[in-house]
Amino acid sequence: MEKKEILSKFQAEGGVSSIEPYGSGHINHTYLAEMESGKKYILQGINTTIFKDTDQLMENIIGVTSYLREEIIRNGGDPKRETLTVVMTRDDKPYFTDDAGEKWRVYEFIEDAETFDAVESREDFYQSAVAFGKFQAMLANYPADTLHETIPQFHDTAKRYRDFEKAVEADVKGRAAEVAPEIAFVRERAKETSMLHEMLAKGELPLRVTHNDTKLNNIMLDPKTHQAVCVIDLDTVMPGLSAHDFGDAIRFGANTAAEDEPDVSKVSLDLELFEIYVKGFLEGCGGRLTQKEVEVLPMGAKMMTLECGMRFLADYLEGDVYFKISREKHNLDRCRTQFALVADMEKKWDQMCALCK
Ligand code: ADP
Ligand code: GN1
Ligand code: MG
Repeated sequence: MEKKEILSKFQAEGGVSSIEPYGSGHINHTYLAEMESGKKYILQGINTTIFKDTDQLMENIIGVTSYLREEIIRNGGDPKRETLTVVMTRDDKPYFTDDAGEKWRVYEFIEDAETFDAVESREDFYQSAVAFGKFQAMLANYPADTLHETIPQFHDTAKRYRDFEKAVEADVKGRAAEVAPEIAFVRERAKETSMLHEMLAKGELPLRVTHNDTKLNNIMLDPKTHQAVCVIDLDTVMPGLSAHDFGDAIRFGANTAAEDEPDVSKVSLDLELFEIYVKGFLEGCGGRLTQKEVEVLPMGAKMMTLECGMRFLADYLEGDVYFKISREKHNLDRCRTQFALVADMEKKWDQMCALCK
């Protein structure tokens, strides 16, 4: 079905002038729709291989954005800019199923704000940290039991490790021999993968409503004022650990190289950015984090980086079926940057811990 026809099923105003692929997300199929009036929308093909229950996915997003809208209004903010607005279909549904069975949703386009694939200014990174911290703080009283687990055990790193071992064992593409050093790298750290969840199980860490995908291009920043405008990509908002939200942002933003940099000698942890993010995140959380939660922030960073590397490697072994790739061995490059970053974190471990004290 033509994208224009799909968009016409939604309560979008006016005639369409163009619809083009947009953004650099790895999961959904995102398009920018420009209308003849100049108004813009985001049209997204939902990745239903990954998000299996679209009703539950959209129920979460509507629930969270409605709640945030109220909070933003109470704080004197602009809910049209500061949270996502789902545009309903003409028959008031949150998504549309086309004749091929693909599911589509539409968001209002957030104007005068940009997403970044790399940190361009320290101030921007600080503001992104404040905003992700605030996001968690604003959802502190959200009824967590009403949230569906859109991807079960999303950041259960020990489960990710077991899945990784299954991918190695199956070796469906015959690629395991080529990545023996990477497999060994994971195995040497297997024990650590269960640490944070064990602390959660013992009640040493609280379960919170978290974003779970806090990379820099999931937040929109105002390029003029350098203020964070809106946290986006709400597909994985679920109960989780604060250290994971912190950690995933460090994994992506405090790396001196891009996530898919083929030259791993460029990879390292920028300790200054790490420190900036600690400050911003704690400020955004508004003093809500417990002492233990602050203590485990470095572990959150290391585990999110190791986990993401394992996921990229497992996907490489499985034939690149999960993350979008744009070149051969793209997932292997991504995996190698993650492991190089883990190794650098291990070297800088004492400094990371000291900065969180
Ligand atoms: P994915 O799950 O594939 O990462 P995202 O929801 O993050 O998809 O969207 C991909 C990109 O599209 C974002 O990084 C951002 O640049 C852009 N984008 C998404 N939603 C909006 C919006 N409401 N307004 C403006 N840009 C958006
Ligand atoms: C995916 O959707 P996107 O591109 O923002 C992935 C994250 C990974 C990230 C790695 C639902 O995020 O978990 O950390 O790629 N999202 C999902 O860049 O799996
Ligand atoms: Mg995204």
